[in-house]
Amino acid sequence: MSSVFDHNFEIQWCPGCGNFGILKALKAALDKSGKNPSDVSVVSGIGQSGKTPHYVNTNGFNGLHGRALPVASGLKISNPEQLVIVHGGDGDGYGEGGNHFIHGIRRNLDLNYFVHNNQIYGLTKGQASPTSSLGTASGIQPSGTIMEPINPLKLAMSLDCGFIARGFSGEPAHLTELMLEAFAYKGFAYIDILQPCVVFNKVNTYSWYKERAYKLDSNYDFSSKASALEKMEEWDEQIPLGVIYKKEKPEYFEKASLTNPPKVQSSDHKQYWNEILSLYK
Ligand SMILES: Cc1ncc(C[n+]2csc(CCOP(=O)(O)OP(=O)(O)O)c2C)c(N)n1
Ligand code: SF4
Ligand SMILES: [Mg+2]
Repeated sequence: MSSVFDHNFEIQWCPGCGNFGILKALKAALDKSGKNPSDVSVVSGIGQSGKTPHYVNTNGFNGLHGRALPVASGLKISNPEQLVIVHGGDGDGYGEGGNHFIHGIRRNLDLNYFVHNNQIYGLTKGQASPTSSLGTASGIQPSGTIMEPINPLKLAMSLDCGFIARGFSGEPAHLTELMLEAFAYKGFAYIDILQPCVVFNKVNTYSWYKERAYKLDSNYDFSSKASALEKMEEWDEQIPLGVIYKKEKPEYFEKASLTNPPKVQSSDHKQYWNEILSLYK
C-alpha cells in the first residue's frame, strides 16, 4: 500500500535486515497519526539506523554519530509544533551518544526516541556494542567481549523516564501501536526496538527473539515501578514487548514556563535567518 510518507531513495540495508520492519511500522504510524509530511521531522546519527530519514518522506536530518538527540532538541525547542522522531542505534544511542540519552531524559522534551537495538555495530561490520551479550565474538574480539552489556531500559528507569517501551521489528503491527502511543505521550518517549542484524549477529536472530518475545497484556500495570523493574530484568528466557513503564510528568515547556519562556520562542529569530544563510553561500 502506498503512503504519502514513501520516499524513492534506494534502500541500502541488507535483504532481511530488521530495519525494514521498523521502517514499515514507522510509516504505518505516521499514516495513522494524520500528520502531513511537513509536520514531521525524522532525525538520526550514524549507523544503519541513521539511514532512516533518507527512506521516509518527512523533514529529515542525518548528522553525527551519537549526536541525534541534541539536534532534535534544538529543532523541537525552535519549532514545538513539529512531531520530532529520533532514530538511533545501540552503539549510536547507548555508546557514542549515551550522555545525550541521559540528559535527554532529564530535559524531558516532547521527543520520540526509537533505538534500533541489534546488539552489534552493524555499519562498521560487527564489533561488540554496549548491548552485546557477554562473550559475543567478533572480528576484533574473536574470543568474545569481556564487557558486561548495559540494560538500557533500567538505565532509563533510573532517570525516571516517563515512557519506556520495548518493541520488536518482527512484530511491525504491534510496533506501530507502540509508536502511536509514544507520539501521544507528552514528554520523552523511548522505545528500545529489537532489530535482528542478519549479517553480523548470528545469535540474536529473528527466531531467537521470536522464541522469547511475548506481549504484555492489559492486566499489566505499567504505572508500577516494581513490576517494571521485574519486567526489565527478563531477557534470557522471555522478553516482554509493550509499554513497560509510563507516568505523567511535566515536560520541558511546562517546566520552562514556570521560570522564563525559552528565548528562542520569545525573540523574533526569523529576522536573522537570511543573514545566517548568507554566511554559508
Ligand atoms: C564519533 C564516531 N565514532 C565512530 C564512528 C564509526 N562508526 C560509524 S557507525 C558505527 C557503529 C554503529 O553502530 P550502531 O549505532 O549500533 O548502528 P547500526 O549500524 O548497528 O545500526 C561506528 C562505530 C563514527 N562515525 N563517529
Ligand atoms: S549489516 Fe546488519 S544492520 Fe546493517 S543493513 Fe545489514 S543486516 Fe541490517
Ligand atoms: Mg547496532
